[in-house]
Amino acid sequence: MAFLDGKPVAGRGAGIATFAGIDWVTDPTGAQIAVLGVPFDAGGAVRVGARQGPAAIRRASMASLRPSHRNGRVPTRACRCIDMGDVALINELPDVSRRLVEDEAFRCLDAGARVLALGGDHATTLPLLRAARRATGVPLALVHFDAHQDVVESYYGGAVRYNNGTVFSRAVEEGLVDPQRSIQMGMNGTVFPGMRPEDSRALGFTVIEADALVAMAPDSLAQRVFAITAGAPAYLSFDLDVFDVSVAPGTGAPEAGGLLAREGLAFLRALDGLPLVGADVVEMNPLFDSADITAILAANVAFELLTLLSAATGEGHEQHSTS
Ligand SMILES: [Mn+2]
Repeated sequence: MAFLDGKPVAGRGAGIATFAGIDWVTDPTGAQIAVLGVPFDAGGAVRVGARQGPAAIRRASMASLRPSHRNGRVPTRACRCIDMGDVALINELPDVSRRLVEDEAFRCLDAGARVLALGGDHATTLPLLRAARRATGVPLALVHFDAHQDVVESYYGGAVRYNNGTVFSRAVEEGLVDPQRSIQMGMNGTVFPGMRPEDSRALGFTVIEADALVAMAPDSLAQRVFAITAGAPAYLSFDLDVFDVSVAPGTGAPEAGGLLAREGLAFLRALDGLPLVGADVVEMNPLFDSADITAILAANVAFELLTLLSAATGEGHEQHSTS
């Protein structure tokens, strides 16, 4: 603590970085929202480095976020939010790491907290969904923003079944998500066989590709999402590569032709009232970032997710009408 004219002051952005400057607390008891860093990037084939994502998002959040959302919500005051720090995982041991992530997320959910995870590559979402499925007892409604559907069955003739491109195939296979109540949005870029919209639709997912998505008003998209998820406990997974490479260069598999920053944030804001139990922002890779462009955007995405999660706690908020 520093003093100015004898009075204690805490300069904005000063101190050890936690997400949005919230308290670092490792016991989730009594928390309504727990932020969890997942420094895992052993699920990426190219451009690894997302293990440094949580630290980059926290640092950017300290420098660029203020407490109040423009919609009037102040999530960190509406409910008790804590930053649990990073899961102490071991990238060289991916199976062990998945268990560590699942157990730590479950510990938060079991204590009654909603989870906001900072990735990490998209393979981190699988153990997070396992934890959410365990905690809720039912398959989740998945709300998924991404340039890719991540439903490839496997790579190298079945040799690789767990990475950032297969995560939602495994999630369906394990009964973690209900594809009939799930929606994937923002897909663009070139594809392998197994990555086309019809591959997701064959599993039961609704898919809205980037061109169709940007033609929709955020309110229309929200109506569609609320209709499909139909009040089921929901999990929102946000892959930063849904943004165009020009606004988010620091990701694992960037694409040209994605969303602008304003578009992605507006779609998230429109989802106010979604009954979220958890959310993640993944594929933040500071090694390929420039001037914190991606990290600042990731911090703002995470703040939108924090605001949605805080609305989902029902603390001082009206619920979105699903009619
Ligand atoms: Mn992805």
